[in-house]
Amino acid sequence: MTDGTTAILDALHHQASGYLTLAELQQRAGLSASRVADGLAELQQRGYQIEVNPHFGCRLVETPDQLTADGIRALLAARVIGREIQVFAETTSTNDVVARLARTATPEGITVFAEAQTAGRGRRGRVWHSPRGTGLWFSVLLRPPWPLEAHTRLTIAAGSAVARTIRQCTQLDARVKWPNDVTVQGRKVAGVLTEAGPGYAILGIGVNVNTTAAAFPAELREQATSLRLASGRGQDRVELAARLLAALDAEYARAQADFDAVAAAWAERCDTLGQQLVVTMGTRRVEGLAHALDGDGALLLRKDNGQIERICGGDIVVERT
Ligand code: BT5
Repeated sequence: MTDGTTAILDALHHQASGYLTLAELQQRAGLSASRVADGLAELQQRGYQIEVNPHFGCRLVETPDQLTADGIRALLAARVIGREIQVFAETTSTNDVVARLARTATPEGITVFAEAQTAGRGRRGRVWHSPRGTGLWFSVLLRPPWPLEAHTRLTIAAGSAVARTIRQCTQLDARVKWPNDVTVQGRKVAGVLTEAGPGYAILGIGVNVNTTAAAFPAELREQATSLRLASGRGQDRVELAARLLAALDAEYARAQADFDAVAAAWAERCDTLGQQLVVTMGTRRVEGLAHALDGDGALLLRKDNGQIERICGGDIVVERT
């Protein structure tokens, strides 16, 4: 997309309701009449439905269900997360793409989306299903100022931001489950995978947006859902992506200033605290009551004998039934 089309999209998006006259559009986009006409034609060719009315002006009716870096950027003020955006048609895992960037001098905030992942992954080598064009599969390069063992803070901050954005965009009651699940109606709708190395962390997020039941493999149909399945309504992925990045950016800033505030907001919508859990830590098995998060985002488990056990993101957690 050219700078001209980005400026036009920007202006159209900011006109929340009603029409923008062609003169206003030229002025806001800083373009001549002929460049506005070219830009509108290019956008229409790309699938943007723009109504152009000789009397009233123009209005953005629908954006195409295709992720583009410019489409997302047009809705996002420049910040840390989403400072630079790349969209791939397909990749192995967006976490792999960002891992390569992490080892260069790339500053934090760059965000990589893919319409499809051929090797999307969860924790401990589990598979993350990423059917083409149905969800948001993306990773952010971060360089947090805290030590490696505190990186669960990112998982907590991200889960909380994703759940809040889903609540705001869909009115669904999205909840979090320690360490990295976001659920709606008791089913997983999003997951977070934080991977870290020296001087960097990669925040990988998968959100099922417009996925239909048929697109989930049979073994997931009972436990997974999408925003469309749960709300009965499809979502504009470009707009959702922009809102997610803005929410993640704010929560990342808050995690650096005051992680306790992040943890408190997370705890309000959490299904883990107060539960009786069984946790496998290597060869050890621990049972207890999920009691609180500590300052690093780890889960504190109170055992029957009163001792507190600290559980990290990599441990296996099962609810005791
Ligand atoms: C997660 O792992 O939930 C982390 C998922 C992170 C995915 C993003 S997409 C962008 C970035 N690039 C990547 O390669 N990954 C990140 P975990 O808690 O281990 O959960 C994995 C389990 O969730 C699987 O074993 C399945 O049971 C289930 N699952 C797989 N795909 C799913 C989906 N699309 N929706 C809901 N559940 C799914």
